Amino acid sequence: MRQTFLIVLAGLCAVNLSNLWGFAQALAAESPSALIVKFKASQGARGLDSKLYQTAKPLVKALNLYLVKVKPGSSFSTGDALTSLRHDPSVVFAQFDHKVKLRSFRDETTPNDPEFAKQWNLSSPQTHVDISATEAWKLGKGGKDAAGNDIVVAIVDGGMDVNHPDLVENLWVNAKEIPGNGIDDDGNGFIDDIHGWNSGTDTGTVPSTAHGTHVAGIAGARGNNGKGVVGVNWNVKIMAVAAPGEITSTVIKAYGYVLAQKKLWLETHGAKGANVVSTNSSFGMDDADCTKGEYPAWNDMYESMGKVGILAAAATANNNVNVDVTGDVPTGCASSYIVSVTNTNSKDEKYPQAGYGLKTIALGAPGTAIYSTIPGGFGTMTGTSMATPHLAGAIAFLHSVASADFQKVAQSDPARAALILKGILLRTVDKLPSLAGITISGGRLNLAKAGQAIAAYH
Ligand SMILES: [Ca+2]
Ligand SMILES: [Ca+2]
Repeated sequence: MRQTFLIVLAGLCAVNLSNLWGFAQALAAESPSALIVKFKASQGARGLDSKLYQTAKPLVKALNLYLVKVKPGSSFSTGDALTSLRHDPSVVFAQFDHKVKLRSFRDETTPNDPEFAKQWNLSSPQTHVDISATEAWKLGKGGKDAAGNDIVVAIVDGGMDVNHPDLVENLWVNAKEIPGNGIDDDGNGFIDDIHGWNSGTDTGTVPSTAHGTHVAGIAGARGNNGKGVVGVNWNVKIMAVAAPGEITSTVIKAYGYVLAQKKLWLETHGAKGANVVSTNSSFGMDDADCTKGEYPAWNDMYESMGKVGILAAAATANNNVNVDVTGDVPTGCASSYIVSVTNTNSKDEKYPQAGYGLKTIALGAPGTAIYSTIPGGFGTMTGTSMATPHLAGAIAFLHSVASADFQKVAQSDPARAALILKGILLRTVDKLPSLAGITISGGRLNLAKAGQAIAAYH
């Protein structure tokens, strides 16, 4: 206090008296309502005039410190009392009961979400087995791109809890659609598609499933909202696209919704549709060779989405198999717009029950014992399903921190922008011995390094 006081007074020497008066008023405005008074040990607070003062309350008896207040309604102010007590022979000292400020710095990269400590995948400061999310959040927290556009991640899954309190603020909202009126208000070809689409029922009603809810939270649970967990993005728009029934036709239809929204967004220069930059595909078919002609719809869809700037984060098998040999859908499909993901654990090793492939699997991301949203709360799940939304989320995040030069490419040639972004994701991994020689990149996602690279893109 003393230092502050002297500095303020020094500043006042050069100013006029009206300012000095203003300063005095400011002091009065924050004038404390009580005094801290140290009495002489022999006398204590007994000598206080009971007509002027309330009964003094002991603060620290060993130091004879008391809290003293002026009687309510008295014309005798606390300031008057201070002056008076300082002249009282029974008083050692008296001072205002000043307000104090908390001395913590505002930490801009640690969210206030109460369960953040459980999210080893995002922050493991001792072991660095995380994706360096807190470092990445120095660049940004997700949200909009350099042109101010919303960034949308499409979670294609069995469904999702669209009422989850830690997801609801980050849900994509089709602003021009009126929910529940049975009319395609925005004329995008889908009736009542308020947060996305259900390709099983052809309605805008998305069922709540644990798997999809968990996946969505990893990519984009709302950050710093004082609730639950945080996603790779604190802020993002999550499109809820349900493909219930676990059958190819509903999945392809679900992707079709995403594709239509992105095309519409490009055609209308953002007036309609949605700026989807990534899809999450935490599903697939084991031992299925995407390149042999039995699964052409898959690759066709990934190519079509890629052409409009959508990268597909795709989970590989939850088996310890070389998918280069066994085949895998969708990670084994030929499209360059797929980012195929395997599962790492908190030792920065490939989870034993996770697929790999030097030609097929791009990189690893944490997928073991991941804490995220589930319907009605929060919970832990394991699998390549949990690894993959780190990538779907990372792609959105990179769009939010990218340079103006990258933004120009994203607008003029979205397909090229998608491939630039994929290249950066693979080039900036943390190399891991357990992924060397069995994945394309040989490493695990590092969100901070990728963010720095895209922010410096020119
Ligand atoms: Ca519609
Ligand atoms: Ca949260």
